Amino acid sequence: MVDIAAEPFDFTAKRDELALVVIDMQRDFAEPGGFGASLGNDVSRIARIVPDVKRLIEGFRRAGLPVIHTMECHKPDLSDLPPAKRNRGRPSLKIGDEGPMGRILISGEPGTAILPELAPVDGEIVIEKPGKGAFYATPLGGILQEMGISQLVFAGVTTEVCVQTTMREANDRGFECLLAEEATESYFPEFKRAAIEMIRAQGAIVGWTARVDDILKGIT
Ligand code: C5J
Repeated sequence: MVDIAAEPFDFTAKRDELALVVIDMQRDFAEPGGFGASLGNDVSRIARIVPDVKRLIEGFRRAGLPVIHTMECHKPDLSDLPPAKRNRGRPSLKIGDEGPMGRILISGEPGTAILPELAPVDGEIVIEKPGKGAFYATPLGGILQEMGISQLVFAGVTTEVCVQTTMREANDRGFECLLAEEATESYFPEFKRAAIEMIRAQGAIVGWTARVDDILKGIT
């Protein structure tokens, strides 16, 4: 066991039970022409965290620890897309519409892919999820249980939507959760700040947060 410097207090990592979960680092959220941009967001904020996410992923790979990637996406026939989600936000391009990078947030389309710099390597688990939380309607819970994982480090986007939702789901399922501060981002800086504070308030009510360097120091 090793203590990682974190807030609100050190995170005691159990190396054999630790995995990294990278949430939705997809072209649709980080590049012009995708879903994030269709909602009117400044996607350059997301693109800026790629180097920090990359060094976290590479640190986990070097340490021989599991890296799990998630992708928010839907079936081509939209059977897993509730109308309430498709119509939300009045975007210029809705989920399933044809955009400059293919159909928005549809499995297998170019824009739905994980950013090439962060692409999964052979053997890494990729979870396609129709919801904001990565446990909803996916095999993630069973996979983690089979792997003997009890602690999750989180990176990815967006902090207050899919990352925080998944951390809350994981917390309720008994996982200890640690968010990598510079390896997550929101389209709204004030939401990122607030989400980080919410997560670690009240003695880590949802989980801990830590700097990427401190996490890497703890796992090497
Ligand atoms: C959103 C996500 N924000 N991955 N998705 O719609 O956070």
